[in-house]
Amino acid sequence: MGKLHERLAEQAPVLRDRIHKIVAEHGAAVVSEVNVSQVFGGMRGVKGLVCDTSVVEPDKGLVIRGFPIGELKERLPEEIFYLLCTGELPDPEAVASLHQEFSKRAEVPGYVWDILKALPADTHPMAMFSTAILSMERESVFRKRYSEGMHKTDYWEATLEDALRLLAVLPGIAAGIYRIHTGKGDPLPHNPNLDWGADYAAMLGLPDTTGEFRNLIRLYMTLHCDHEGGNVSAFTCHTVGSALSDPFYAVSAGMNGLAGPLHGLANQECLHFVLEVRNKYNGVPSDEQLREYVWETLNSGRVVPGYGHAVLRVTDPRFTAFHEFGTRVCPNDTVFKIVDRLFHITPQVLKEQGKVKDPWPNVDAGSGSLLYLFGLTEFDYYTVLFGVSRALGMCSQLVLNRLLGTPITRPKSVSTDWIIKAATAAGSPAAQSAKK
Ligand code: HAX
Repeated sequence: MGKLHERLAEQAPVLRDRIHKIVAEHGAAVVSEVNVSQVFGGMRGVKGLVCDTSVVEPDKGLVIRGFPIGELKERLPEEIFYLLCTGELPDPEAVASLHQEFSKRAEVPGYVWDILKALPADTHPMAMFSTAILSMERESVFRKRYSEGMHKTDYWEATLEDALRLLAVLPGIAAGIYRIHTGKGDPLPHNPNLDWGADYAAMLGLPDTTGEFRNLIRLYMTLHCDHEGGNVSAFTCHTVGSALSDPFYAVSAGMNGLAGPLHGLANQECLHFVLEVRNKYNGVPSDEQLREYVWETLNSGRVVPGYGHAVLRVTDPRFTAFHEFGTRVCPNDTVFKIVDRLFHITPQVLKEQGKVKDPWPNVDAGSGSLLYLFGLTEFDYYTVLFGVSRALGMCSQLVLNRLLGTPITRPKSVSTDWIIKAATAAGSPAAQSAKK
């Protein structure tokens, strides 16, 4: 399985040893406390998971293995996957080896196309994507080897084998979904001479005379690759994988979480919002009109898509990277200009309203406008692009967790009555009045 496998095999004993030592020496140390608001509030801020592939710093954004994402934006997705898995940037030989590993596994089985074509025409592309991944579960090397009695210390190798197969095939599947869903024609074949991101762009079949569309897709693949362990898709994938369900089950489950409007689906909502603005004002509105529009949105009880974040408290550096791309490639495009003006107006309005903890744009605020520019106008497809990229993070996290022997996830839930009793015992006045 190439250089990546070799490097992980070298790292495995060291990493396992490190965790054993940490638990032996510090097992009883308290790292997080949980209050009642957090229990009822989606566990926000509770530290109960380990994820070494990336961290999201509230004031810095995404940091992959110590590298702020802004420093990685010129890197190929292959390099990013190697980095996520090993904590090291690959040398050219390791990149070539990974490229080969993907290439030899890239053929999409015919039955996947049969299944996708048999789905009703109004099936959401994310449902198609998740179904396609799940349909390939029959190929899982992990499941086969587990049933043959594989040793625990070999789990990660079988997981890596499944991860490579899955990642190899995802651009082809995702591009095929685009073509089937939009009626653009049959899926296009994989080109072994192109890198993972460029191949995906080519298989979508959209014109790319300047080569900027493939640059955009590469950038897209790199920027969305991972976002630590507690977001809905990563956590879901991790939890399913922790039951030793193989990567096909786990990644498919993660994609179902990504499909939610508060998570990955937000990018389609964002472009929808921008196009509403364009249509209402017949072009780029004035700043005052835009201010009014954002206020109207808030007053009608809707969220402004693309703004706010559960963890971040600054402009998402991934938004900045897309914004820079747009400023370079299409500064005068109407849709991009609206995205740009929204960036100048919306944070101030959200601050004035005073509800959101993070008034700044997140990754989804600008990516859709760029895809739209290149003719990828079917925005219900956008979350699939996000999913292809995020599979890099999900797969690397699965491999590392099997390598470390991370146990099954099983936090303790409690009943509301239990909370009232516990909080009352702890002397909370709010809980005392709830009891009355
Ligand atoms: N517009 C209007 N109101 C917003 C808002 C926004 N963009 N973001 C948050 N709020 C509101 C919340 O609805 C909440 O209101 P209530 O108290 O009435 O329930 C209040 O502000 C506090 O929310 P928060 O603590 O700041 O935000 P959360 O951690 O609860 O939620 C979200 C984070 C990303 C879900 C949220 O900011 C949101 O809905 N944003 C718009 C949708 C979006 O852009 N999602 C993509 C996020 C990036 C991502 O994960 N991509 O996959």
